[in-house]
Amino acid sequence: MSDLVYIALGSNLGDREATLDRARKEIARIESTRIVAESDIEETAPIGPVKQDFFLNQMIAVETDLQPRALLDALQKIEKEAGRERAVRWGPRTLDLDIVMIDGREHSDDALVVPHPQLPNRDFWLRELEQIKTALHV
Ligand code: A4P
Ligand code: MG
Repeated sequence: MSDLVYIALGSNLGDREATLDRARKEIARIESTRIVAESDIEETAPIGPVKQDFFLNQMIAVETDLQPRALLDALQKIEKEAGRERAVRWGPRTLDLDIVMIDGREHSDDALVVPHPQLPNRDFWLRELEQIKTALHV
């Protein structure tokens, strides 16, 4: 059984648009995984306690046969390749990939909580999610 998974992309360092483009291409290459919808890219004011530049954010939906933890591993590898430094929590990043939601599933362990706990607090995620669901007719 494959899952429909909503993934948030964020970037606020370097060439943000090129970073998101590359991230989508890398995600499309993850085994047993394909992109089925993409939201628009939005520029958003930084949320959280750290003073930093504006983000570009986008959400995509993928269909995958991977289990949630395997998908997270693949996404973290892509983040790492994008040169992400994790020095500051909530701080600036070349690329941040978050699993926002998995249709019909909840998941919670020491490394992964889905739905993402910040979902209700991020208006741009909610907006992008609606956009994708409309496109997918779900
Ligand atoms: N983790 C747990 N659940 C998840 C999940 N659903 N998806 C764990 C992805 N990862 C999840 O994340 C820390 C650990 O969270 C991971 O190792 C994973 O095991 P991280 O990406 O290394 O650290 P982080 O991103 O700095 O922390 P956190 O708490 O994930 O922050 P967020 O929520 O990613 O926030 N403002 C705007 N405008 N746009 C943004 O995109 N993003 C952030 C980062 C802050 N402000 C922003 C934005
Ligand atoms: Mg994160």
